[in-house]
Amino acid sequence: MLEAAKTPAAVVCQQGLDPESIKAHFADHLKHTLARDHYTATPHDRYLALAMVVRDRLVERWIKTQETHHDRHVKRVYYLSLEYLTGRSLGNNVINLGIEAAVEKAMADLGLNWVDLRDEELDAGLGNAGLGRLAACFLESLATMQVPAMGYGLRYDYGIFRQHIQNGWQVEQPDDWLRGGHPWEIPRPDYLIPVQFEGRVETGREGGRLTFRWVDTRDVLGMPYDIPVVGYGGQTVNTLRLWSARAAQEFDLQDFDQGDYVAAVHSKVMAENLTKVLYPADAVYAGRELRLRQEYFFVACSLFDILRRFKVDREGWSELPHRIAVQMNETHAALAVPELMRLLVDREGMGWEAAWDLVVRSLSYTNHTLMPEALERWPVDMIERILPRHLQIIYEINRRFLKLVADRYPGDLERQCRMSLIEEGAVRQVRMAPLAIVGSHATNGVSAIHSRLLKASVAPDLAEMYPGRFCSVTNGVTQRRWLLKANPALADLITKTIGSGWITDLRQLARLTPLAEDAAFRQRFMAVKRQAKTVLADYLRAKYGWKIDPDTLYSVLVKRIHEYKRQLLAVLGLMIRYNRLRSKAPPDVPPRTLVFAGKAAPNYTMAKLIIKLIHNVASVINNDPAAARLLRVHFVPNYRVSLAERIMAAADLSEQISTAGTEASGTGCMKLMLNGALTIGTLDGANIEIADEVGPDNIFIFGLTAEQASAQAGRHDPQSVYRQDAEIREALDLMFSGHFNPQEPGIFAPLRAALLDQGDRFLCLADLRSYVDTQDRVDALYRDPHAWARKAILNVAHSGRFSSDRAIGEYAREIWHVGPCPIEMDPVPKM
Ligand code: 26W
Repeated sequence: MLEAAKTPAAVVCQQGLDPESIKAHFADHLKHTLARDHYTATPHDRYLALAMVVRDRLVERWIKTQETHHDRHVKRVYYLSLEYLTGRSLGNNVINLGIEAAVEKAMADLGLNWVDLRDEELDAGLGNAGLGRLAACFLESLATMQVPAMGYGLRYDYGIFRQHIQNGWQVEQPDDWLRGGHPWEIPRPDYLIPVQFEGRVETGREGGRLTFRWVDTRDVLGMPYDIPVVGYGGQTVNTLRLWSARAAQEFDLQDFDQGDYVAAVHSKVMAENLTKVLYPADAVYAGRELRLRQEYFFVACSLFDILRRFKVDREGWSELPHRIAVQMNETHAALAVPELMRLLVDREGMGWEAAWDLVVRSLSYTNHTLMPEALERWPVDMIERILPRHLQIIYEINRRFLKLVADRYPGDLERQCRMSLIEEGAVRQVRMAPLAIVGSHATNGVSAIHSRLLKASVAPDLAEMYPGRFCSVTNGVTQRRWLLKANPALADLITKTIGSGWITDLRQLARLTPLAEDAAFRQRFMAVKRQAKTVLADYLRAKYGWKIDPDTLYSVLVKRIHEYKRQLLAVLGLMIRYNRLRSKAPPDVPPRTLVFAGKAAPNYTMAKLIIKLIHNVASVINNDPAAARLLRVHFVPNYRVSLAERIMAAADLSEQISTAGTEASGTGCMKLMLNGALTIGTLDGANIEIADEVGPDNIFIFGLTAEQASAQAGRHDPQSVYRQDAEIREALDLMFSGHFNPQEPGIFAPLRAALLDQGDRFLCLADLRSYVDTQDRVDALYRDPHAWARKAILNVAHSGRFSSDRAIGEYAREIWHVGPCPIEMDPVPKM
């Protein structure tokens, strides 16, 4: 696939990008860095050695990028995210450096398989789900588009838990992702940063001005680890800087001297617990103190670092918004508002108004969820104890803000109560989303419908007061990972057909449109799809012993397990299909393989029960001779980025079936479309825009709209659906008859109660008939391979809008006001 010959051989050799120097340096690292010889080296050692060879080749470009950004006094984007779901890095770094062919040859010369080595890497799973994966795609696009940018986050010792399945139940295991060493990071102890907690605030006066000193604090140090982020073409290498907590004091000498060794290290253990583990909550806010401490630690380290870098140039503070654009990824970073105020007012001695103006112009905020249970609110007394000075600042922000509200809407006390940043009640709480909106110049939702609902439902008063602050940027995914790397055969077919321009300009996929009408191309396209399906089947057979037939329709539902995402709706649809197949006159449907994957938050009982249900249903169906020929169900354990890459390439049908109005955007839907899957989905999140792009004939839309769904609140009567629709009734009766859980009676009762007795909050039964009928249309289309192939090709051809390059372009223009900074580096080989 690579044509290294396009780059002058001399440049390739000089940069060490040729197979011979890769081989030499590989041997060198294996021996001198890892102290291994031919006999003792494990596959993981070889992966490490190769990763170091690649890292070495990034370093010069990394340094050159940083020098250039510094010399040109560029404006930088700072992406503040508590989550980065990077997955594996070696494969993408090699692709972006243009050295895949050279690496493959070098390894083959040594009798090693490049792909096997590449897949030795453990996923970096420092995130829960879409929000974290989006952050990773965005960093890659920023580098590819040569935008000066830095990601900030936390270096958790343990990422998202490993999901193990025991008797159908999810069991969480710690994700010890650093155990084999992490070759991509470089510690920077010279930039260690002190962070204060607790203590008290001393008020004083200096020359007629009130001063605030935050004293008697317990301090923790932030140790930065830098990870290079290389863009496609290898020109720009930006940095992801992750903070790890270190004790300010290794141990208490007094306790040590008295022989109490446990007490002596207590504060060290407490401090370092801060970045021990990622909170595995997804869309259900936990409100735990350790989480608040993590958020503050991360924000404090990052802002301190940003201001330190700003101050190097000795420009006036008024330049700040021209040099930095700080993006708060969810309210997880919203403490940036009071923290930046504190740094400017208390430490730099700036007046409140001047500081506030800089804060608002420097910060912006992305909202990723409307679910009320996910909106962060921190108890006032918890903030007061842990961040006393910040509570004072939040009160002052609120006081001034409410005065603006009062001036604007005199006499409207109800509105003032509604808009207060402090929620009154049994427990007084700080509302973080409104704080982020008030303290920044731009707030965006992540799809058109989500941005509209954000204004209408979460922040109507703020949207009225600051209409210019709200905007919308639909999410995207990087095609370098999700097509070029994840689906090499399809990438190759596309490049052979329309050239390689799509790799950095995804809209060029539109040139495939006429080929949908070309029978020979359709054949080649479907051959590539079948090959990807075989690769997945082989992988699952080798790993789990499953026998999956690549000639079945692969329908995939892969994402976090959550009631609003409605895996339960898919199971209900499955019940109906199963009942039909068991009936006296079974329908003649194309054979299907239904693939589920996803993690449930460890404390989310319902979601874990849904995983159990899927397993029990799968084991009965897969062993029932009446059904198994035409229907198979598999739950693939431990969904993560590297597994997603395998699944996306192989899917025929993408199930995006959330209750309309609940899924902010979704990005899995984009990855699947890009790989030629057709979507069955509700008019929710990005599905709406996918439908707009591909046209109503090339997508299967079903169910209630967001407006219809919200009109159902309190009205929907699941019992009447049960009574009136015989097929649905039989499906529910079967599901809760004990047929799937003979040894475990009653375990699914909570699901039955949620559906039938507690109002069916997510409207599964309201949408089930429409879902099932639409699945029948999917079957009918799949019977006609050419008609299916045509629509699949049109889906790829119309996926250009869903590149994260497009999303980053919009953020850069409309929110950050930054442009690219080309780096003068010798080009790397072109694909
Ligand atoms: C408080 C803990 C917590 C942790 C994560 C609360 C909320 C979250 C996020 C909502 C999780 C998330 O990943 N959200 C997803 O973000 C994607 C990127 O914008 C969207 O595509 C998904 O629709 C949204 O669910």
